[in-house]
Amino acid sequence: MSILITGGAGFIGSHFALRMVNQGKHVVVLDKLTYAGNIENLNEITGDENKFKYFKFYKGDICNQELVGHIFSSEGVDVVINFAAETHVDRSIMSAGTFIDTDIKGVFVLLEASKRHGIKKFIQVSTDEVYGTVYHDAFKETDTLNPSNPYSASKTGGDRLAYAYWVTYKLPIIITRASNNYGDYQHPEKFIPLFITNALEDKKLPLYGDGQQIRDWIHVEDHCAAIDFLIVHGENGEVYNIGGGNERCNIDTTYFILDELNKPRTLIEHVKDREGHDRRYALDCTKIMSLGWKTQIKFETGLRDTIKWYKNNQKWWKQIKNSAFVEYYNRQYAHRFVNTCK
Ligand code: NAD
Ligand code: TDX
Repeated sequence: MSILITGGAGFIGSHFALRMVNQGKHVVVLDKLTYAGNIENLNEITGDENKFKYFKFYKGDICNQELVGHIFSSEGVDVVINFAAETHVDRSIMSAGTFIDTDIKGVFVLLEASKRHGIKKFIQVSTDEVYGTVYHDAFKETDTLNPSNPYSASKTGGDRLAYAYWVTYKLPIIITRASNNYGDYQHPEKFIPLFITNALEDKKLPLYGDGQQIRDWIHVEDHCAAIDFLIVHGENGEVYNIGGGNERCNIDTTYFILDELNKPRTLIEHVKDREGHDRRYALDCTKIMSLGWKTQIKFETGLRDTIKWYKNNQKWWKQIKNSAFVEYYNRQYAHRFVNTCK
């Protein structure tokens, strides 16, 4: 089995790639190495290639039909896990173009190549954001999709396009919709790593609005285990929610981070809210759980370990934060700090 992991140099993809090589799988990673991709996330694999049966890295774009076609024929790909995406809601609000390209057209290119080459399984890694905000209970896989920002709308496009290739061409597709991931190697512009690293640097933590928005957190290893589980136990043409069962208000998560680091709560700055900010995400995971999957990592334990990891791996995130990140941070936050809401 040759498994193509797109976006394998990103946060979740790199964890999944390590999991697959550890199982002795023949692994091929295709990643464009955007600002979010980091070859160092794969150091555990590339540092000791002899340890693994087969690992190959291609730097490139999933929208590049020629390159994707070449990888499928020369590597004999029979399983595709599509993690590659533009993933940050705030960036999609600033500029949506690359989201449309990668999260919709990129999925199309991968689906076409998969159809031509008669692959055995295609997992489209979608997101809970496709449902939009949920005010009561939790979303089921059959609920209406109601994405509300350019990121979630383009992910919805990829999600439904994958489904269409199952219905129309019987391409063996599975769609997963996970909740918010956390863990090591997450890019420091996302909420949890941004707040941990800002606190370590004694910088302000820009909490959007009242901080009462709710996210359901899942540890990245639990998410990867669920996808691995679905390759074997999932049914083609089906959608599976993958939630952590850990709904927390952003302000409570912020307090936890500050308390763990012994930093004062005065570092919190309530700033101008995200436009169209989804208030709450929550998933009903009965479907995947009835097949026998469940999470293993308790949120507080996982978050404590994540905080320790960022404390002990400052070189990794400082390299990122000291580069193009500075310009992004100013563009994203300068006006927010001006509009601080007390
Ligand atoms: P990430 O931003 O850390 O990584 C994305 C990776 O994709 C990067 O390595 C980047 O270089 C690569 N990439 C981007 N555009 C590409 C292109 N055109 N061609 C090839 N590679 C490209 O993202 P992540 O948090 O690891 O998310 C991975 C997947 O999981 C995404 O599809 C995302 O929508 C989905 N997801 C993420 C979360 C979460 O909380 N992080 C939750 C649910 C679903
Ligand atoms: O500076 C911040 N301040 C703040 O209050 C940032 C970056 C975020 N937030 C809030 C916004 C959200 O309510 O924290 C919450 C989490 O924000 P993000 O880390 O940007 O994640 P979110 O928008 O919830 O989307 C994430 O989960 C679903 C991932 O980035 C997506 O890729 C995934 O599909």
